[in-house]
Amino acid sequence: MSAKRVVALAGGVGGAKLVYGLAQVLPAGQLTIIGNVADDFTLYGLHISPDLDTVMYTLAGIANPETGWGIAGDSWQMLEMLVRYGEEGWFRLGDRDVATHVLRTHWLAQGVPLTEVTARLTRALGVPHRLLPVTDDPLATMVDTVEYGILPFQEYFVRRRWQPVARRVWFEGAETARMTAEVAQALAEADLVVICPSNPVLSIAPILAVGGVRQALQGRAGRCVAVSPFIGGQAVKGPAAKLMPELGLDISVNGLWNFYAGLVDGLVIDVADTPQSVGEHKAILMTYTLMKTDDDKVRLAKEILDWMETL
Ligand code: FO1
Repeated sequence: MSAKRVVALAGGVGGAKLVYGLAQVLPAGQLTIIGNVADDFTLYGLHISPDLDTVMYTLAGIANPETGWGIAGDSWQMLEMLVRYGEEGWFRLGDRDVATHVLRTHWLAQGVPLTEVTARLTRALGVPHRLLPVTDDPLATMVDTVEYGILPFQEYFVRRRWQPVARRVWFEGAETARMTAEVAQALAEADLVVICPSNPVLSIAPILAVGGVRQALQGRAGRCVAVSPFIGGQAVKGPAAKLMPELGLDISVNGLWNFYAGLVDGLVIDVADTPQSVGEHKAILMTYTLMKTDDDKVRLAKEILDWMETL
């Protein structure tokens, strides 16, 4: 593996698994993760960045392995007291997790950009790789649903457990949000870009919607591949296989090519998903993409990086 600079685009739990694998394979300083911030929301005045925190906790080795979000072994004293006060408590905030949101909110209120906030938090947790919010500007995923009308993302995803039928998804603020200078530099310098197996609509699209990102990706000489989050037409976790058809998006191999059209040189899919007549000029790596163990994550990361050398 030559000294390649790799940039990973990642959202929440699914993407964080491959990020973990890449982080084991690549030396410090060679991996930069560009994280989704459109899941961010304010709860009790606290600025919560779920996708950044999932990647940060995963790379710090403290993520809750069952849920993929929050901190392993966290306690729920604060939440229990909120419920005692009559709060619904549908968004479960662990006591240690709250420290992250308190400090992030405190620094943001001092005018510290989210990029610097994230650098301070990841540094303190000993994370050797760079985690960059795609933008320091406001960005919020909104879901227009049949049953409840327009829902902010976490109300759709957590409170309603992504069961409502989605008619439309958009990213409030995308027209004015700009990628940070750090993101622009990381993309310009990247030898390889890996779009992780996160939800293409809810986690990757909001990253691509930020001003300058698509152009930066298309302007690169280096290779870019996307890893399918689907196995046998099903999502490994989360709403992707339900949501995308609701939005009229095809989740087949061809559908994924179209979704990432113009951005990727290759697609990583599971052996369970035989490609139909995919354009011959496209490269496909068919492998086992289910990451159950840490070894799976490292194996997949190695396979992808080695394969990208051949593109
Ligand atoms: N997801 C849930 O399904 N239920 C929760 O109670 C929940 C709490 C939570 C707290 C902090 C945090 O950073 C993430 C949390 N998540 C929870 C996950 C989060 O909603 C999703 O992981 C992302 O927004 C989508 O990737």
